[in-house]
Amino acid sequence: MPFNTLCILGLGYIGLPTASTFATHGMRVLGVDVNSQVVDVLRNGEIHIQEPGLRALVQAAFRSGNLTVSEAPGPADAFIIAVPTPITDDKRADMQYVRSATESIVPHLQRGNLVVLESTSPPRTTLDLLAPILEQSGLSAGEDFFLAYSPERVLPGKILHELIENARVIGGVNQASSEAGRDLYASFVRGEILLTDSTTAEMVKLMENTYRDVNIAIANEFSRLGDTFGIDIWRAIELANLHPRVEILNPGPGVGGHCISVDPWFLVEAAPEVSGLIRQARVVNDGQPAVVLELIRRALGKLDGKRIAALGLSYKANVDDLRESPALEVVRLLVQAGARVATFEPFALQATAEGAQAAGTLQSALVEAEAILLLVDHEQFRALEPVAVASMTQARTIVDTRRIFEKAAWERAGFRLFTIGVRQADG
Ligand code: SAJ
Repeated sequence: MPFNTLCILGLGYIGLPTASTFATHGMRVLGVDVNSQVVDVLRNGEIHIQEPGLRALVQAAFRSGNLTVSEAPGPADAFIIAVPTPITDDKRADMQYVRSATESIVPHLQRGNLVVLESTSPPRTTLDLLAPILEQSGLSAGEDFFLAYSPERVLPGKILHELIENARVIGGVNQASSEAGRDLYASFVRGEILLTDSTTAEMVKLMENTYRDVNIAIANEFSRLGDTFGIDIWRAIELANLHPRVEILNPGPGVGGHCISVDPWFLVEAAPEVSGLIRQARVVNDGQPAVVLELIRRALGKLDGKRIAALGLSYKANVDDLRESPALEVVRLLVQAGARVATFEPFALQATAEGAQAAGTLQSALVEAEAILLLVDHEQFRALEPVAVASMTQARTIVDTRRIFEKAAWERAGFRLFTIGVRQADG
């Protein structure tokens, strides 16, 4: 089935790369975002998010003449919805953006069109939320127009590569819808395209991220046990992972980002009576910032009035995304405990937590610090030389929540190094 024109709703971390990739593969694409600032930034040849290679791809898409952006959708052969699905404070899926994006398609929907939802959503969203809204057009889902769910599965930092190379699951409300979805994505996806039904596709997405969350939760719980028994949990994990059927992930300050720390709650909300393990994994991972605070207390003693340089605020290495970041939570806890925190986030220089100061450079973060707290394993921080750091600051205590620093090298330069999951004499 040929699709020549495409309308993508939502120009964020998924929508913008997807729109640009379709455009550079010959599709005429209308990219839509209800945020007029986003549309303005893009029209001016800039981008509003950082992702390796994205700027060049977006520019190429505009140059090809195939990409235009707007605040409102228009008619197209196919529609893709890639808007956020946040959680509310009481951990329920907030579907307002999906709902309003779907509603905005209705006036443009025509016989033979395809609508694909990519936003991570609770099971049955395509059938129970999208289909009834779209059928307000008078057309019938699966018969007059095609409707499918296809999860985005790309890893921030590697989005452009994974968008093309990852396997793609497409779940239609019927077989014809799945096949229409395959015809659309086949224009650029090189990974295998696998067809299923819409609810299975929704579950697949939630299961992937939940599996990772539970795996990280067990790593975090192991690190607490390692601390209890006075061992280096990183070494223990390394040894356990030599077993051919064991693959434990890394402990850390917690799990952030808009995906893994959010998606498992969709399952808990939908079926609380059968998702106790999933809920507990969330509780363990959300508890990690408090574990980090305890480690800092152990390293520094009293926190009130202590000047701390916090390195990194994003939710993980080499990205600018601060959503649900455990690093931010650690800084908040420190500020609450009375510490004076200077934060340095190289990917978002202005960013900081309430009550903390944003330092524009590493030097200015370190200059007055009494202790250094490593929260994100950015490449730039991995490359830090202990002797060079010692010359920038009087601080001689480092707390490493990502285990990127080599103990011996930092000790040679005069530092005391405290690492999460490694028991050490109290400071
Ligand atoms: N983290 C750890 N220990 C680890 C690995 C990660 O503490 O061993 C932390 C990270 O620091 C970060 C969080 O977990 O705070 C999540 O980071 P991530 O790199 O594991 O995942 P995301 O959220 O960037 O991307 C995930 C990916 N899902 C899986 O790998 C199953 C990606 O493929 C999805 O497309 C993305 O969620 C999404 O959009 O849903």
